[in-house]
Amino acid sequence: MFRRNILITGGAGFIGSHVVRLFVNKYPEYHIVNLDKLTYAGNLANLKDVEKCPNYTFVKADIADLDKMRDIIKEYKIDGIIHLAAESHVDRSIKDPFTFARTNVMGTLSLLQAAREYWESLPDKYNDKLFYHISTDEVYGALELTSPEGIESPFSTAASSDHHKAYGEDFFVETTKYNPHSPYSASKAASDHFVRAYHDTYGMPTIVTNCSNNYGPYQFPEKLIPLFINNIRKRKPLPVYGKGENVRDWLFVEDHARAIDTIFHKGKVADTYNIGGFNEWKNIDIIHVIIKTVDRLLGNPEGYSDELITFVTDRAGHDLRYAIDSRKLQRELGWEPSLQFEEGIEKTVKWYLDNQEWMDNITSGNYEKYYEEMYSGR
Ligand code: NAD
Ligand code: TDX
Repeated sequence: MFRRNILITGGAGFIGSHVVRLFVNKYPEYHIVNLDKLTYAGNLANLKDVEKCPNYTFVKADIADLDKMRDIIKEYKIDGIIHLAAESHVDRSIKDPFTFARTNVMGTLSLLQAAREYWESLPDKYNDKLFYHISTDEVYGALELTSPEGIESPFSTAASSDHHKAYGEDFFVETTKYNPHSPYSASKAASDHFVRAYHDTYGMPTIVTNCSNNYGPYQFPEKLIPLFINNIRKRKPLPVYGKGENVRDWLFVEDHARAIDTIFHKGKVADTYNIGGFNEWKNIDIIHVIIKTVDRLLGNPEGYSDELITFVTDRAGHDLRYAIDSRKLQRELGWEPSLQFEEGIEKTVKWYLDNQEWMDNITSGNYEKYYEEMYSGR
């Protein structure tokens, strides 16, 4: 009945929910199977608008359960996999590295093995199959921050901010050597290596992409942007790690989902693509943009929430600068981000302020305990 059966893992999470929504709506001829364990980060409320679509199925399962992966891939005759399920928060990985190894490494390996067994059992084997693994720029380690005040960025895309700065001369390219520093990035690096090994050893068609920091609706409020928007609303302190001088390269989540769509359909097997928008920001600068936007939208006077800024102990092993060079993806597959940062951040802040029930459902109960533990003693 369906032309393709696509398994999206981690579809109840932040980025996964945007990918599921895009695929379910854009490709009614595909059956989209969303596989998610529903950890603290998974939330089916992220997908309310697509849950009744005839081409959508949700399956609750753990990617590290090999037998279950075998059953699901066979039952739904899966021919394409977009793998996003992961433990994704650096601070949690510092407290509990084993969970990261279990899900990100063993989970990815289980999924690869289950796909391999099923695809190799078919008459046409790996023909028209694809295992697409979603990874991060953090596997490359950290770049030097050679220009603390910022220089005019040599590159730009539609996503670049008006301030258009780079904080060093170097960028991560697809051939940059892996050099992960946190348990999170080490576990993602290990999973990337396993994916490439399944191509090189068994001939599985694979693609890996490494994306910069995402922002937008439905992000779990342990991550910088939604955490700070929520804390401003609740008049809670804004915990800035160290001096707030670390640099991140921000991309609107729907632009990442569009890149995933492009690469899933047009990407070259066994290849790697970096995804980013040439949009570098120092944490402290982005924090001021968030405060200004939230205060304006809440009708507070300018500068009203500046007093919430609280400098706290730095994150252990805190990577100084990430900056992605995504020109290969633009050149080879024609992907360009669509949303400029100033528009994206406005849209994002509005979304969180308009969806306070979504936020309050998450930040009640267990989350309160996590939050207290994470920030006590900082
Ligand atoms: P997220 O934490 O919001 O969502 C992760 C999802 O995976 C959740 O729905 C969770 O329930 C599910 N999951 C976790 N463990 C699982 C398991 N064992 N079995 C099945 N499901 C499980 O994460 P995100 O920010 O949406 O990131 C998605 C992917 O993109 C991750 O692989 C992450 O490494 C990568 N990535 C994220 C960013 C970013 O800025 N958020 C940037 C680049 C790459
Ligand atoms: O309370 C905070 N205070 C603070 O100063 C938090 C939560 C973060 N920070 C800093 C740390 C980082 O320099 O803000 C920056 C962004 O932090 P996070 O939102 O935790 O993201 P980061 O650590 O950069 O990792 C993110 O991007 C790459 C995602 O969480 C990863 O899943 C992705 O791979």
